[in-house]
Amino acid sequence: MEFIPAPGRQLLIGLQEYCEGTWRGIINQLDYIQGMGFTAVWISPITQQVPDESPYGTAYHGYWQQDIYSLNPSFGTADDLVALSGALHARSMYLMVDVVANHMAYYGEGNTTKYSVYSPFDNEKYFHPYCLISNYDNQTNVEDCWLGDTTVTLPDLNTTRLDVQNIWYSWVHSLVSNYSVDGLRVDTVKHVQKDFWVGYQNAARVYCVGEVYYGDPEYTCPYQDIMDGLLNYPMYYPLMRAFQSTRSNMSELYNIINTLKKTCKDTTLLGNFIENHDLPRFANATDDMSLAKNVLAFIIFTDGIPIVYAGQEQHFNGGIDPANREATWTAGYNTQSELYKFIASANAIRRCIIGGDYEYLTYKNYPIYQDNNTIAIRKGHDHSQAITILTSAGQLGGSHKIGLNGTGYAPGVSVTELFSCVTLSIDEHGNVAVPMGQGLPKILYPTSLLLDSDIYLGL
Ligand code: ABC
Ligand code: CA
Repeated sequence: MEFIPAPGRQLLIGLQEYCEGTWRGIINQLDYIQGMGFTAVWISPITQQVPDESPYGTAYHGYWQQDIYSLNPSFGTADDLVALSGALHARSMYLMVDVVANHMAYYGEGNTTKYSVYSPFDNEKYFHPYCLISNYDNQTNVEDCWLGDTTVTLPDLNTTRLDVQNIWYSWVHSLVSNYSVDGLRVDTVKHVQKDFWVGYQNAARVYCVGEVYYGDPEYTCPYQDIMDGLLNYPMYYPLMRAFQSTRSNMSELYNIINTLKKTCKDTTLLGNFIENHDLPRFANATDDMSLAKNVLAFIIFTDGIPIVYAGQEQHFNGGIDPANREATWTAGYNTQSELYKFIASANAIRRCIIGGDYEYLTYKNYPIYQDNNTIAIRKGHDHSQAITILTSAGQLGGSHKIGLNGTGYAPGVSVTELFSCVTLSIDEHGNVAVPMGQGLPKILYPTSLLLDSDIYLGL
């Protein structure tokens, strides 16, 4: 979000505080976001929060709601939110709003909660009895006990009550229609019983991507039976392990791609990410620029919806919450940074590939090659498939060629590596030798399909 410091003002704003980001501020930075090729913006929860300071600072992140019928005045007014939605739509972009149905928030021990301050849940009867979540292996404990701790507790709504369900269903319906919302990022999905979400999503009537914060696909994937998409936590951990250092190997990543296709209902509707506001930045694990590019290429070119957390394009490197929540303005909205330019190129390439095959997005990708630190993945139908080749060699990685077969390209076909614009031929056996160097990712695509494209090439 945008922040314009007053002249002479010192930039000594603490972590865990509002830093003057607003919905109007986002409108002013839509060129910056759209300049990278993004088509949607996911904003923090919009409801009014518990006021004042807790020992963990203010509710600047938006997850500590108190009054669900009022907007967070720190972010703006209803008119401002309507204006943001309108500004996005005028650019053919989408607005995604983060929503929380599991809990409210209270500064203090759960058993001293003052329920009367909540709107509309102003009575203890709307909540589960107080107990902090103590056992993540016990689903009843995960659903019925409270998140948070004894400093800030998150009073857990009894989402099995019909009145609570009806309030939330009509709330989400109004949110979507009042602000022309295009999609929802749904918080704490695993902390609410599954059947609640069926009615919630029906009432919302827009694409919902749920947060089920858990790495095991056997646990997480079944939530896709009750929600359109999920944040791809099962992919997150293998993806980190594949690219967080130059010593990692690719077999875990290779296997999880296949496992997820079998276990999740539709991998093409999952939300892929390597950073978010709950996780350390990728660059906190490694400052290697080539590894950062490879992990971005994975997110952008494999099954699913690519999600890039604000500041990732500036290679921010904060650690755990709150250090990972650097304000974007601290990097001056630099459109010349290496990752900003890389993301812009990668998204332009993705758009071009989508334009060449209207079923590219729903085609389920599969890995076709791995060696110690390289993986190649095919996505797209015969004649218009793209082959993504990723490596964890790192920026000091040497030059060499890898021999690929199984690309599906016919002998004699000419393919272009889209980041470097180098053209290669498929030999008579269907093999292609791909030049690798400096640990950079590669993407192959039939040269003939590029003739009419306005793709922006070169980095
Ligand atoms: C506050 C302070 C922090 C302080 C903390 C104790 O309290 O700000 O500085 O350290 C919001 C705020 C946070 C705030 C919390 C609590 O509220 O953003 O800053 O922290 O007050 C969502 C949102 C998140 C939000 C909330 C609450 C929920 O994205 O931003 O937090 O509305 C759990 C929940 C998940 C939640 C996450 C923060 O906590 O399930 O919904 N995110 C295990 C558990 C997960 C758990 C995770 C982190 O730990 O299984 O359920 O997430 O605690 C893998 C496993 C995973 C495992 C990880 C660690 O390892 O596969 O299952 O996750 O191998
Ligand atoms: Ca709950």
